Amino acid sequence: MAQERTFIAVKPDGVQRGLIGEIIKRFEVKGFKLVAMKMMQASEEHLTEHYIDLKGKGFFPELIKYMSSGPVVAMVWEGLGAVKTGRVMLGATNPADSNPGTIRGDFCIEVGRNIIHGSDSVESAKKEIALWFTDSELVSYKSCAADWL
Ligand code: IDP
Ligand code: MG
Repeated sequence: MAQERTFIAVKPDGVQRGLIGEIIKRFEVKGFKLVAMKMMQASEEHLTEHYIDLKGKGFFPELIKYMSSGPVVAMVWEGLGAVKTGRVMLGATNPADSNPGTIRGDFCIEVGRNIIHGSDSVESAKKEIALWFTDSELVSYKSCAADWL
């Protein structure tokens, strides 16, 4: 496993349902390092770019409407295998298939309201981080816990 960065976003339903803190907590206590975070109202254009690979899907218009229905909290988390482990922590895309103990498995029910996004590969993480953050928003610092993880 290598040091990686993954893009994680609390979706509008996660924000509205008061799950920002719970989601941050899970990545924080796991041992990943927060390197960027901001709350924002994403535009339809921005979200279309973010989900460009899904543009042909029937649920695409609904997805863009959902994701632009309120603010999201965008974050970058760093650590060994952060992309793959982040996906495991999220659980399956459809909460009906997400194991208990995962974020989706514990806090949501419907695929169209699945509260959190996480990059699915190192390559898409790089693209997503570049889409959501400028270089200067990615903060460089050493965590005091780094040697203990
Ligand atoms: P992921 O978020 O687990 O990577 P993707 O297949 O990339 O899953 O889909 C992106 C998002 O699109 C999902 O998280 C979910 O919000 C939404 N989505 C996926 N499949 C469906 C569907 O069948 N109906 C409605 N929304 C869907
Ligand atoms: Mg995806």
